[in-house]
Amino acid sequence: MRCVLYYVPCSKTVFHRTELALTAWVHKMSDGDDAPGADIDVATKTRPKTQRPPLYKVLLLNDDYTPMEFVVHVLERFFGITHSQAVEIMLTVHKKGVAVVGVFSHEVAETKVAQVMDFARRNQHPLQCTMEKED
Ligand code: TYC
Repeated sequence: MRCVLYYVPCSKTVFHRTELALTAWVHKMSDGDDAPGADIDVATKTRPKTQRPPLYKVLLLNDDYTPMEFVVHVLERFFGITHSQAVEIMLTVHKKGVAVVGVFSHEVAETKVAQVMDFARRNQHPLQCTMEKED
């Protein structure tokens, strides 16, 4: 009896990243000692673990120079929220210094931050937008 151990890479079911797990396959091969036709394949199964992708908060920061109407426009334009929601968020930032505008995947959050920063810079306003990993 010959016994061959194969390590076969298999991927965990993840949304944000593919991790390598190992599944051991034991392939018992008949070498003549066993009964004819006794070749057996045995696979140990790995249970795929589903992980949630991390989420990121997009934060808007207050400053003394960016006009309120510009901030409201930014919120409507890049975050697809209503005018009254935009006014509410802008006023929260104005009073408290910072507010969460939305929670997104890493890629979407990065895109929103870049869009806001680029639009503010092109309009010569010092508006700051950043992202932070959710706990
Ligand atoms: N504080 C600014 C002003 O008085 C308004 C403002 C609100 C600026 C929110 C930035 O993220 C901001 N003009």
